[in-house]
Order: sequence, then C-alpha cells, then structure tokens
Amino acid sequence: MKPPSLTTIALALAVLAPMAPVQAETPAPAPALINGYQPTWWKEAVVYQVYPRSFKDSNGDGIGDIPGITSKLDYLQKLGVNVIWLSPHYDSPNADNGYDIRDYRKVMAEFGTMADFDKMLAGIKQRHMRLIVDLVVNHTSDEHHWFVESRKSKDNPYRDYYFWRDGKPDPAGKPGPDGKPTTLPPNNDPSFFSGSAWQFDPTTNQYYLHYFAVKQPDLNWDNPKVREEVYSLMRFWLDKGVDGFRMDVIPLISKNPAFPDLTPDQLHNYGNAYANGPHMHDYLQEMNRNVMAKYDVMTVGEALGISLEQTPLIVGDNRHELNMIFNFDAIRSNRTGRDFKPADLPTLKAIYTRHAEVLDTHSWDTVFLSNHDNPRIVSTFGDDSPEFRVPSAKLLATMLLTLRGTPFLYQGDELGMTNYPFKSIADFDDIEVKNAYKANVLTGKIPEDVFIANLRHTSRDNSRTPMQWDASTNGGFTTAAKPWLAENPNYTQINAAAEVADSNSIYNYTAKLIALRRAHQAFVYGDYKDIDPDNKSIFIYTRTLGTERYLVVLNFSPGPVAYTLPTSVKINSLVMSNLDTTSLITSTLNLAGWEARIYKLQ
Ligand code: TEU
Ligand code: CA
Repeated sequence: MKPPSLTTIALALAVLAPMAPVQAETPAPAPALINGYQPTWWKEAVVYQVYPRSFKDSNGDGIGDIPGITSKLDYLQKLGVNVIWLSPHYDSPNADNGYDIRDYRKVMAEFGTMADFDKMLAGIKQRHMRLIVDLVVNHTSDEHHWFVESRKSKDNPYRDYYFWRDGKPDPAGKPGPDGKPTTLPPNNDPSFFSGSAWQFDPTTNQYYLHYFAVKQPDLNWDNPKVREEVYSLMRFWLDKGVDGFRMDVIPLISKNPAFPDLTPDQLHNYGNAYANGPHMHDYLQEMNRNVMAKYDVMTVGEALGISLEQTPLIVGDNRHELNMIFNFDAIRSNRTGRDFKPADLPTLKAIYTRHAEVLDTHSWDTVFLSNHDNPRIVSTFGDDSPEFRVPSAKLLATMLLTLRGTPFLYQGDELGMTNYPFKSIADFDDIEVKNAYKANVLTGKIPEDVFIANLRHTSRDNSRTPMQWDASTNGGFTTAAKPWLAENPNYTQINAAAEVADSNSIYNYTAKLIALRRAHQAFVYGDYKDIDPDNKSIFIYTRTLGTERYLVVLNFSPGPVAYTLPTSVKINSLVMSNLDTTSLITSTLNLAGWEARIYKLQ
C-alpha cells in the first residue's frame, strides 16, 4: 500500500487541529536583570555546611546523626542561613568519613534511617530552608557492590566501572609469593593520601586507580553505564526533594586512559594534572542535560585543580555545566604545599579582586574560608588568642557576608570554634594524616614534632571536632562517655548556649550580618571595589548597586590603626561594627585591633 503523501498528512492534521487547541505554554518571563545578573535563589543564599559525624549525637553512641541535625534546625533558622550543605550521609565504611560511599541510596546506619532523612528534609522545608547533599562520584568505596564485582575477574560486567591496568615490569623485581615477577604501578600518579594512586590486586594481578585512599577506587566515567548510574542516583535524591549537590572533586572525573607518567612539574601540583581531563566538560554538560536541567537545583563543584581563569568554562551561565565552584586560591593562600604559612592580607585581597575581574555577571562566585577539609577560620585567618578571638571571628564573618558571591559558612565558625590542641598522632582520625605520618615520619623524612606542629595549623581534624553546644560534658554534643573525636576542651567557654544567650556574641553578630545581606541586594549583586589593595593591615572595599553604596572596613591586625579615607569616599552613617564603636562620622577612622565596620555611603 502506497504511504499517504505529505499533502494528505498535512490536510489530515489541518482537519484535526481545531479539535485539539494546543495552548503554547508562554514561559514565565525571566525576572529582570539586577546589575546585569540574572537573579536566582542560590545567588541570594547563605549556605551552612553540616559535617554530620560531628554536628549532634541524638542516641548517645558518640557519633553525630540525622535526628541530631533535625533537633538543631531552629538554631540554624535563627542564625538566618537558608541552605544547608550536608556532607555525605550515605552508607559508608568510613575509611574517609563518608567520602567513600558503599550504597548511594542508603543512609549510613550510624547516622540513622531514610525515615530520619525524610523527617530532617521536611523540617528544613517547613523552615523555608533548602538542602543540598554531597555528590561523591569521582570514586566509590571499595565495598560498593560495583567494585566488589569489578575486582572478581577481568571479564566481570562491572570490570570497566573502574580503571584496571597491568603493572610495569620491575627491573629490580624479585619473584612474588606466587613465584611471578613483581611489577611496578602502571604510572607514577601519586595519591592525595600519600603513596601511589595505584593498588595491586592479586585476584587478577592488575592495579586499580585510587586518587585518594586505597578504599576509594576511581570510577571510570568513560563508561556510559557509570554515567547513567550516577544520573540515576542523582534523580533519586532530587525526586525526594533535595535542592541540589555539592560535587566532590568533580574536575577529576575524566582521565586520560593512557595514563602517561606525570612530568616533574605536574608531580609538583598533581591536583592540577588530574583535573580538566579530556571529557570533563562533555560529562558535566551531559549531566546537566540529563539531570539538573530538569529541576530547580543548585550545584557547586569542589574544583580541585581548576584555575580562576578556567572557572567560567564550568560556571558560565551559557555553559550549562554547574552553577558555581569552590576555587582553592583563597582558602589555601596560607599554605606552601602541605605546610602552613601565615596568611598575607594583600595576597588575599588580590585574590578577591582577581575574582571580580575574571568572573563577570555570567559566572557566579562562592566565598568561603573554611570547611571540613581545612582548619578553623578564626585560628587560620583571624587571631584565636583570648583577646582577639571574638572580634576577629566577627571580622571574618563580616568579610564572608559582604564579599561578592554565595557565602558558605562552616559549622561552629558562628561560635568562633578554634583549632584543636593536638599533641600526638594518636589524637588524629583523618586517613590523610595517618597515611602522611607513615609516609613521612615513620620513614624518617620529617621529624615527628615538626610534623605534628604543622598539623596543628593545617589538619582537617581541626574542623571535625564535635560541635560545642553547651558547657556540659563533651560540650553537649553527646551523652556518650567518649565522642568519636575528642571535643575541644575550650567548650566550657565556647559553646552555642552561651553564644545564643549573649546579644553581643559571634553567633548573634553573624545573624545580624546575614539579615543585613538579605535586606540589601548591594551585598549580593553589587559591584565590588577594593579601595586600598596594597595596605598590609586594612581591607577596605565598597559594594555598589545603583545609588546603594556600602563601605566595609576591616582591620586585619591586632594594633589600633588610624585610617584616613580617600576624599572620594563620603560616609553617610555607620550600619554595623563588631566593637562598641563611635558612630561619629569623621574622615579618619580610629580602628581598634581586629575592628570591622560597615558604613552606608552618600
Ligand atoms: O576533598 C578533596 C580535597 O581537595 C581534599 O582532599 C584536600 O585537597 C586534601 O584533604 C588536602 O588537605 C574532597 C573531600 O572534601 C574530602 O573530604 C575527601 O577526603 C576527598 O575529596 C576524597 O573524597
Ligand atoms: Ca549518634
């Protein structure tokens, strides 16, 4: 039978058309631009990171859990944050405290049940807050069933979910226990957690790749089945009502399958060498097309290895990849490699100015100086001495909440929690520390006292000590005799109960700052300008949106400073300060040590 001609079909459609009036959906008009920015909720958000293991224990086992978080939602709402970033809550053997996921659709037993998660999420929504969860898909746990299967045999259906390679012949290799010559790893890739990034597996006499711990094998994103698995687990959480993802080391997901040796330069900063693989952008755009584009979500990538100049290629609103990323420039401005070096203010200020130059109205920024991988902000960028801990913590909060970009606060910083007084390796939990100790101290490369002294400044465990809720035993974090990680002994002076009760506390000052940012879009969408970039102790900048102009003045030094304003800067009134300061309007500002002020300009 001859198929109907196109004319016949067109006529048939013409006849049918009036019966099915098609209302072309007129999409709601996009809200008007503000200072060139497309306004969105995640640009106007203030995010608070919760590290569940250390936030609040509800059942007395010494480990933070999800019902514990739910019990503190009013505390977070009162602070004024409106997005919570939850570090991994999934089933995990905790080789890397949850960043080694064994089942992406199951809640870690120590943290509670899926019903607990649903109750927490409902509680967050009832308080008009949102939740983003941690997406850790560069690697899984070696106990994930994909890897359990993959390592069984070379022809297992899951073999190519991971990277397996033959070792290199070892010219000095002696026969192994099975009589076969031992081999060397396939290339010289180092692990972030010391040693080689390749682990030999005797079951199939091949090596598998793990950029992080041996128990964190890297997923092979070149395998479309892996990508589909990831998109499916993302939809699982989004369909539960989660509002987005923080994406763990997402720039590392695409590898060069040839795994060439790193050059000496690349070895010096292998995080950069591992990032930006051949298909990173393809996979992020595919992920966006398949998942994010179908939801109203917020995505922030932990962009290890991405330079500021490369940032617009990931966050540009015309790129359809991620909404924003964490750059490591500011937070690691006080390091040389793994070693601590006191932060230098002009260096930090130059970073923020550079961000304002490189990230235009189409590339949104983030602002943060702490998280679960870094030491406490007041000990690192402020001054945690008894005299200046409170003013400097407030000054840092003033900076984070008035700079350009979505601010991310870390649990406990609103209390001015400090680094922990580590004394010996036994005080640490972090696998990164334990592996580095074996690789550097037990081998005699670094003296133990030097190693521990540096860790007091740099260790991730500094920010993982349990939240200090009140002055009772273990800071009210747990009723167990011993929390999973020791509470900082200064909980008797530094705790939430005291902070919430004290109208002049860091907590209540931070709440005022958040309210100020929420009330004035100049702090969100306003232009940023550093007034005195070379000044070694004063950070002074404006935020301008139309006729709304604010001046932020921060004295990053313990000494008083008399600062004379440029004649072009005309103060209208004092809006906030972290000390009882005069509201007298003068052209010379007499700033006390660690004093912060916000002025409204004429
Ligand atoms: O962090 C990656 C990363 O950049 C950190 O490992 C950091 O470079 C290192 O700790 C140096 O201090 C993410 C997670 O935030 C971290 O907690 C995980 O350990 C890691 O990935 C592996 O998932
Ligand atoms: Ca618990």
